[in-house]
Amino acid sequence: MHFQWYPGHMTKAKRAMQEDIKLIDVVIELVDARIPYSSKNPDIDEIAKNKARIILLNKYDLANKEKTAEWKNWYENKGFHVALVNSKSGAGVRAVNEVVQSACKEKIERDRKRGILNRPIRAMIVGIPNVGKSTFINSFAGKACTKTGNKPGVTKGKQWIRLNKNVELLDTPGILWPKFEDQTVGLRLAFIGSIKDEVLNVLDLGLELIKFLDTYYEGAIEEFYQVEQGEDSIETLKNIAIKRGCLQKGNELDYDKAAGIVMDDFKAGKIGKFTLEFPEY
Ligand SMILES: Nc1nc2c(ncn2[C@@H]2O[C@H](COP(=O)(O)OP(=O)(O)O)[C@@H](O)[C@H]2O)c(=O)[nH]1
Ligand SMILES: [Mg+2]
Repeated sequence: MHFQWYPGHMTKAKRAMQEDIKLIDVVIELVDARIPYSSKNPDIDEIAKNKARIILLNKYDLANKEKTAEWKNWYENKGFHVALVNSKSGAGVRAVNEVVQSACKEKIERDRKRGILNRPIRAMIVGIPNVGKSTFINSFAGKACTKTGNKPGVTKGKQWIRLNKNVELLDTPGILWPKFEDQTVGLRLAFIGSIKDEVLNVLDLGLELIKFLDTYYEGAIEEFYQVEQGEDSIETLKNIAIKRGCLQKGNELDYDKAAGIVMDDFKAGKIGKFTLEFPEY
């Protein structure tokens, strides 16, 4: 499988983040609620060590509710502050303010003891491409925010968004790379559309997705397409191709087209709300 990230990009992005992170108190990391493990960058724990940490399970509107609750627990047990957000609709976004306050409690207390009052908390958004960083920043900052511009003494070119009297947000998110050495991770990223489609085989992807859903969410595919489950994923896809009239020249069934339909419906959340990996493994 091929990805759009290369070592040169990674080194550059990592260096930029290591610089930016010096300026901030809390790292707000977005992961995709459908794949909370595979969409998490492996190096961020090292880069962000000694910082307050928040994980936002974004796009939770597309994920399985019970599994999302399990993931929230799982990351909380690892010491993260966790919140569920739908950056697109804004659901859960305002509550992130309180999560920031509680994640930074120790810092606020430390400042208070030193007589520093009301120093805003500085936050930074990080996450892999397409996870929803820009959408979240727009939603979280809203229209009320003011850009504070370059401040003397702060790295040149950094823009801060004043969210309220307590929080400032670095306006450029840190772009992280996924753990793409791992094939399973790559496959899951492809399922949610995080990897450019043109480099992937849509038929293989569609078949893998049908296999996964038939195993962990039995009947979901069949109910949505109103077809019988086949002996294997190929037969199920065949049933979908027939049902949807996916034909190529000569009236042969067009499996690629059917697989494309399944992938698009899945990514759009039409088939249902699915989490593609579970905390227990
Ligand atoms: N359903 C859903 N879509 C989202 C959510 N957040 C972002 N998106 C969509 O995900 C896509 C990528 O978002 P974007 O903010 O550009 O990601 P970025 O690359 O991390 O900045 C866009 O099409 C957004 O509309 C969410 O919580 N739910
Ligand atoms: Mg963006």
